[in-house]
Amino acid sequence: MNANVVLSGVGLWTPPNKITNQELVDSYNAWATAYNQQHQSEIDAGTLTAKPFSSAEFIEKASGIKSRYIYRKEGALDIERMRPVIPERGEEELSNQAEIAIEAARLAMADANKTAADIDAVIVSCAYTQRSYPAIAIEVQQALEIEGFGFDMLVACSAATFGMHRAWEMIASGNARCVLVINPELVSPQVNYTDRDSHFIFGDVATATVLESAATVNTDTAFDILSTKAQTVFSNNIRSNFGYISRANDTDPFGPDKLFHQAGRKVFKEVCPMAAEHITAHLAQHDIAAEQVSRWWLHQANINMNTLICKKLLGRDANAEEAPIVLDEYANTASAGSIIAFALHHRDLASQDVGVICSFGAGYSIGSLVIRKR
Ligand code: CO8
Repeated sequence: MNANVVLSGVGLWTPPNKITNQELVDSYNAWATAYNQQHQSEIDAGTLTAKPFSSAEFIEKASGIKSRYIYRKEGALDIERMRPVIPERGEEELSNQAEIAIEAARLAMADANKTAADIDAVIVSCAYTQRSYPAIAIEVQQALEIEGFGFDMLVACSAATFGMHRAWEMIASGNARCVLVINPELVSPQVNYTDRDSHFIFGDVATATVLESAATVNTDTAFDILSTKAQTVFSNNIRSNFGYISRANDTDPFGPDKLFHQAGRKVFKEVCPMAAEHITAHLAQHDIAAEQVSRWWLHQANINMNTLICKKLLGRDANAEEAPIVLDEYANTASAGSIIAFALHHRDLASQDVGVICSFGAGYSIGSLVIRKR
């Protein structure tokens, strides 16, 4: 089905604070040293395992990550705290997530040459929302003076592509002319900075995209969306158990299982083939071979995953221009990774060039869009 839906704008808001691997490792190792000293007798008695040390070399080699951005740096590296300080805001103040969502949304609207009056719906789609209701999307809608409606969606790492999938359907069905999809990935409060296996993985960011009917496009940098494709298969291998029932569970509402945790190796092994098969099937719907794709804007969780998926798709290594990597600078930003890659690496494409945006992660969930430069 060619529904004439267009991706006409993108916005990327980057937090002002950066944390390098070395800073993160120095903090974690100081925390682990203090922990081990404090629990020396239990460790000697064999009733407790000593905390192992982290290394910047391991992190870069295993993941491709060199640094990450963080919304509020204070507290995150403090070994007495190991979580950022984000003071609670009053109910009359803008929420933190709406604040960063608005930054990205304004950039995307400017990129698409759209004003509030042009937009019919706002979707805030990300890995976490900071409250259950009222929806962050409705707060953003009011702040930007957009009429129509807004709602929040949670699909972990595939929230951005699934949000765009929803927007595509709304426009294709005629229920909306133009939809703003925003991904305020404020993930640092859920990172366990005392867990060596995952303390380095995530960074904060906000991205936004504008999708609209081809009839209203007002920019020469837009892409036709040939179609969107979504897939989910349940897995416990990436999980966070924090939720509204935590208070009634009579367990520690801030315990390690309430934060992000994963079986990284299993995720790697299971998700790479799923993602490659998903993309191959999606391209086949349009009789497009992988060699005909000019750009792969893939999810940014681990550079080795992207290398493997590209090799499965192309039968060879993709070069940095074909499959840009942003996780060296941004780390894993949950659903925003493929949109950051798109935001930073699409302007050089020529008319009729085809590209694929694809996310993969918790759920498991995989979302893709096949797009073609107008
Ligand atoms: N420093 C030094 N050594 C380390 C460290 C460290 N920091 N961490 C682990 N090691 C050690 C391990 O203990 C292990 O030692 P040993 O061999 O003695 O047991 C050795 O290094 C190798 O460890 P791994 O096998 O775990 O290493 P890998 O090569 O598999 O790399 C990765 C680990 C990087 C985590 C890798 O498995 C990976 O990236 N997998 C893919 C996972 C993935 O993509 N997950 C996506 C999650 S994101 C998502 O879905 C969105 C969720 C919502 C956002 C949440 C925000 C908070």
